[in-house]
Amino acid sequence: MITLALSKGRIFDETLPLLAAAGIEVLEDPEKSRKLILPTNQADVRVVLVRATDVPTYVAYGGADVGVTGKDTLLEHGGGGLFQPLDLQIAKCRVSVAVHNDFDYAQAVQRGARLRVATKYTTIAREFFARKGVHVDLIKLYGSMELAPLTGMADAIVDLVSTGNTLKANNLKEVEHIIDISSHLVVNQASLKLKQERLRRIIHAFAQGVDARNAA
Ligand code: PRT
Ligand code: MG
Repeated sequence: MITLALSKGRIFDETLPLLAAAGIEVLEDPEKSRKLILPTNQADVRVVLVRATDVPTYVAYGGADVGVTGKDTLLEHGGGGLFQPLDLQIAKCRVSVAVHNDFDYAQAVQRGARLRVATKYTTIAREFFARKGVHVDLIKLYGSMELAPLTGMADAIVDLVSTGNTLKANNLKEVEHIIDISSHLVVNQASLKLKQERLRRIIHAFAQGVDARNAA
């Protein structure tokens, strides 16, 4: 049995065409079903639905053999115990620093102010500001980072940006582009040895699916 960990929403939706390229069809709609384990048309492949941030953990500990996860989540997780064979180039976005429209970020950095930064991405943020030589107090959040500067709790946020519409709707502006993000295939290292044949075929089919889509 091959167990594939996916999160509901954009990662599930954007992985479906790549699964199809591998001849794998998920037999239930996760938005309608309450099941956490979904069967596929391949008797030896099943999908487990986990929280996006839990995908690397499930795969690293062998709860799943393979998973799809954002590079943002991987960077925060650290990637220990995971083989990362393929960038699927789906669920693309970027990690950015954003501040309130009225906040003069360049000046704050220039005069060496200590910035209060709210984020779910404390590892990415800590490394970015350390490299830049900016002193920060990090405030760990689990959601709605955008609210932190609006309430005066933080000077800046480090968050994912895709279209930029969320920032704009909340009177925030992007002031630093930290890193481009896409989702990657991750594989449990023990599974890769024990189920080598089947996993290699799946990885290969995903790679072909990515190439075919890029060529289209
Ligand atoms: O929702 P939950 O707390 O369970 O987990 P999650 O938010 O980590 O999961 P999910 O499914 O929302 O995101 C999974 C992955 O999708 C992330 O880890 C990213 O790798 C990727 N991804 C791609 C995004 C976005 N684009 C994105 N735009 N994840 C989140 N967003 C959010 C962003 O946080 C911000 O609130 O969308 C908003 C900005 O979008 P724009 O288009 O308005 O700029
Ligand atoms: Mg979300």
